Amino acid sequence: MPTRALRCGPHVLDLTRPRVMGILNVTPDSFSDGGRFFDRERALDHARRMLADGADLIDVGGESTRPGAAPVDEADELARVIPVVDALAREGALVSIDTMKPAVMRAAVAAGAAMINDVNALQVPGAMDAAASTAAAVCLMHMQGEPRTMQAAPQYGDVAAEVRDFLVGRAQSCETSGIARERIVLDPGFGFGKTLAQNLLLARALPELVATGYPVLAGWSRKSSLGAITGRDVDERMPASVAAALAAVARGAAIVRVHDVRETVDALRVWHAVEG
Ligand code: 9MG
Repeated sequence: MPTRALRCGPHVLDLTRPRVMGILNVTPDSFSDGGRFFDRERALDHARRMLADGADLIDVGGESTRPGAAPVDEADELARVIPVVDALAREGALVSIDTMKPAVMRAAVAAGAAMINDVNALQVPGAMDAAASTAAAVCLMHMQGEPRTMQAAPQYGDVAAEVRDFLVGRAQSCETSGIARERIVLDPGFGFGKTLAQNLLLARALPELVATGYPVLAGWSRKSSLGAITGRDVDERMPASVAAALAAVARGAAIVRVHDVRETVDALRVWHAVEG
């Protein structure tokens, strides 16, 4: 039986209905003037818009994890994300911090983040201890390789089984380290070291991941595999992203991570009305 509530610091996220995580990238290419000045107020306004549109939580990230993305220095990442986390948490939002770095995890939780979203599943030395020292929820994501090179030639025997076994292993390590099961979310990591065919196999096999009992988060929003299916550029992938979110929820995903909050929330409302 999947966990029906997620403990996130002082919050408890009821998972008896699907939840929407809005994506807030605070990188110079997202809210900036020609890529040079990061505009914090515009980022905060965007987060407030997503919350007004029905986002249940906001995922704040200061380091791009797109294929080919270069790593970001810890000091730069801290300077980007902490003021934003602090401002949103003070306004009562449930904030997730998207980071692989232990120091950023600790600082973000101290600033009010209630979830740690780690695309590296707490494998960086010190990350597990950092997460365990907090009361935040943790999202453990599967990735083959690292963002700079992960799409070069991803290879699996049985992609669904390998991803599931890896994630369950990481969840067990978390529990051994003192992170309660009620704080753990698993994520198959669509697009992270996976071809289109591998992503589709994973999507179809999502119920196997759900059957582990941990809540599952799915993030397909605007990703290149949706572009490969539809032939659309990244800024034209909203309908495809909404369809992908619904497909994930239909297979048991508890949380969907999306850019297009309003459209996803509407689609989920219709879904819920029909499904009962
Ligand atoms: C940061 N990030 C980008 N894509 C993601 C995904 O699919 N899942 C999670 N948890 N984080 C992601």
